[in-house]
Amino acid sequence: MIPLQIAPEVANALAAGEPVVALESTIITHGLPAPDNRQAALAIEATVREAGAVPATIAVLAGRIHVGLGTPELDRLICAKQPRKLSRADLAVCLSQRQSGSTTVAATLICAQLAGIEVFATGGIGGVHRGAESSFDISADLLQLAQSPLSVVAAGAKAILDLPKTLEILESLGVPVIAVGQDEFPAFWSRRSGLPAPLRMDGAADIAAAHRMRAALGLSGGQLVANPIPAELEIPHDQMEPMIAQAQALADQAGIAGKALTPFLLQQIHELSQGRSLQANLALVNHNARLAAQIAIELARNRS
Ligand code: PSU
Ligand code: MN
Repeated sequence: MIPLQIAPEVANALAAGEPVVALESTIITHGLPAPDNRQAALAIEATVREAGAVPATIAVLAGRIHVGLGTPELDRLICAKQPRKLSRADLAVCLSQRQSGSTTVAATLICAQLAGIEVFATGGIGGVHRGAESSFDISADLLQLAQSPLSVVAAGAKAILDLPKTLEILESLGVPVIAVGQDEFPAFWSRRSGLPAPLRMDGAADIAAAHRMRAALGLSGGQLVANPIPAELEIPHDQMEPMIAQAQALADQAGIAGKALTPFLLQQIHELSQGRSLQANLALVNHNARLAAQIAIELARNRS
């Protein structure tokens, strides 16, 4: 039996065909510094609610997948000494050993699919790391996007990654990458990446229609909805690039690789930007949560 625990509010909404938005937990424990992370987790849920959908933050606690965390459960996760970062490869072992951990985009997609959730909001997805031609470091997020039938709303991918290679892999895997309201692929803190987005759509109803059409065609996997950060909060790419290069150099010097690399780079950039990146980060996640709720509402409207 799958150890899946769906919070009553989420289960009721799903049973009634009402809009639900999945949220990941690695962003909380590994992507944002304490104590802002706790506040951010609660704020993102509040944004989903205000927009008219039910939030379902996903994590693994004592060998059970929780879809929808209460505040006590969120605190258990945040207060763990060294919370585990669970991707597709770790999920079954963690569950079978009755352990706890936060779910990455990949693991959250798997759990959300099990629960029957169709829309997921996050900040940035994992992708192909710089230097992947020698490290082979490609996030399982990309492979899972090609398998789980969810629309994932992110602010593109962070420029800590190799964005052209990330887009190439998504193309090879057949994952639609849809920029919202602009022709360029957004780069998380920056609206522009210099790279054309493969696809563009201008609103939640169109995105929901494309989601439905993909299912009707019987295509496996989901779509990446790349929602640019609001203009007033963006940090232009030329300001980010030196910090990214410095963070990557520190990681190379310290021999940081594998699972530890993304959290290390994010932490370094938070420090190097003296908190400026954090404000942008928090704002864009909420912006994504709002669009995800709107897409979930459009999908629910088609169902009724
Ligand atoms: N990118 C971000 N913020 C994050 C992450 C990625 O801008 O918090 C987290 C997400 O949980 C993502 C994971 O799924 O890192 C990817 O890690 P890896 O590259 O080890 O697959
Ligand atoms: Mn990796």
